[in-house]
Amino acid sequence: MRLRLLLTLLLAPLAAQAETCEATVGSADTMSFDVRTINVPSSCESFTVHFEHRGRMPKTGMGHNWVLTRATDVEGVAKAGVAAGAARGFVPQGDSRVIAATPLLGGGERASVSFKVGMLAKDDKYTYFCSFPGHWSMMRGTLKLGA
Ligand SMILES: [Cu+2]
Repeated sequence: MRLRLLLTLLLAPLAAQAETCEATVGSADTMSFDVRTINVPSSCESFTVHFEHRGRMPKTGMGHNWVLTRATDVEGVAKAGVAAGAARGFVPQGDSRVIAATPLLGGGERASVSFKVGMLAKDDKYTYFCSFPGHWSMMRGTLKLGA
């Protein structure tokens, strides 16, 4: 009994912190994310995004991924992603503009990606998008470093 109380006291702050250092983003068989804005607390050392493709279409026809870059790098990375091709999940390999990227998913699949919060600057703007050809201009959201 006493042990359980002690464990609860010890684990509660950890659980609360883990909750705020992650976000779940979903998509389906359309070109949109269900979450348009993600706030990353600056108190987090790393931040994890759980990305889910809740649709049914295969990744060859309606594949989605979650790619994070500076807002100004979206178009360049999206074009480099198309050039990288399907085999690389439409993400340019070894490109320093890519802060984080999940694999390309088909319907029913999920993936998580983590990145160091120290890579984000408070006065910069960040955009997450899907780099599947034709999706990046519509399928995107904003990520901000919070207080
Ligand atoms: Cu997509």
